[in-house]
Amino acid sequence: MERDSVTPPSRAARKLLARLDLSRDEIDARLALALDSGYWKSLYPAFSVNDESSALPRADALTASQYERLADHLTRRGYFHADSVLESETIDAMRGCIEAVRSAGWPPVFAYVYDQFWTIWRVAPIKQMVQAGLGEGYRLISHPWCHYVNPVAGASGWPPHVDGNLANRLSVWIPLTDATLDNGCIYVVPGDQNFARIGELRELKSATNLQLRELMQRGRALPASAGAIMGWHFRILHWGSVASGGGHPRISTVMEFIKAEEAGLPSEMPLFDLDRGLPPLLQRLFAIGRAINHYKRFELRMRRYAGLGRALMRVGDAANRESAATAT
Ligand SMILES: O=C(O)CCC(=O)C(=O)O
Repeated sequence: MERDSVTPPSRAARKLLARLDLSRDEIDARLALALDSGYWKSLYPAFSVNDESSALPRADALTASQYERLADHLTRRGYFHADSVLESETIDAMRGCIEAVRSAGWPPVFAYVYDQFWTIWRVAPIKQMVQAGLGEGYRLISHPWCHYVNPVAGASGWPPHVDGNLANRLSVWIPLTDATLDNGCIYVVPGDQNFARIGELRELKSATNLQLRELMQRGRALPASAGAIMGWHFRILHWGSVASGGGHPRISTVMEFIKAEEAGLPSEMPLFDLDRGLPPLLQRLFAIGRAINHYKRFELRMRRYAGLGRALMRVGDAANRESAATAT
């Protein structure tokens, strides 16, 4: 997880933001709720927490010709986009879950306490595409996120970045509402010309006028309907664009994957093979807490929850160590 940061907020903005931080009491109260699976079940009864019998969402495997086309695109251009893959029932329920979590005052990524936000990554078309990119035996990097772009002019997804200057990793992004040119759809700069060049670009502290224009011209908008799946290798430059206002929020969720033989960075651990079981609640909370602290550089409003995120990492870390010990 080596995402570029955006321009840091000014000292005045930081002071202002600090006033919004959750207080110690609020953190303690939220921590107690977060650890209570009964609380989550009552918040969104349609979804379960650590119930391995919960059904795998239905999704047809890609046909051979779809798969060939998408896998070829991923190999040549560094990203893929498959529309109409997930069923609307699944997508509606996931979106409903994010709305319920937000209405209760949690950042949307807390939807990852629920099994269904993990089992979704097991469905056939996602497996096919992650295998196309990374081969058999890939594992999931527990870097979950839920994006929520309000339908107001100037709201935006994440600014241009690469997910890491690292090989053998893939991000998969699922729109839970239609992502349009007006509400902040994803843009990518396809990588077929030269991955290394994009990697280098990431290191640049500034770009020449020519480099900037070249990049802008190479950008490709990827409007996508709810239930599509999209993915890109880590070194592909991409971003969530700026909304022009009106319509519906752009809601999406994302996860990262790593090739079987690749050792994860410490910041990527633990890795999971979802076919062998779902992470327990404490490990989900660890992943959520870490993501809040990592991605607050992209979403300033997450700074409010940074203390809660750290508290979740502390309690979740014991579960990580326990599962590492039983795996050896
Ligand atoms: O949804 C967005 O705005 C950005 C998504 C993205 O860049 C990511 O998850 O890496």
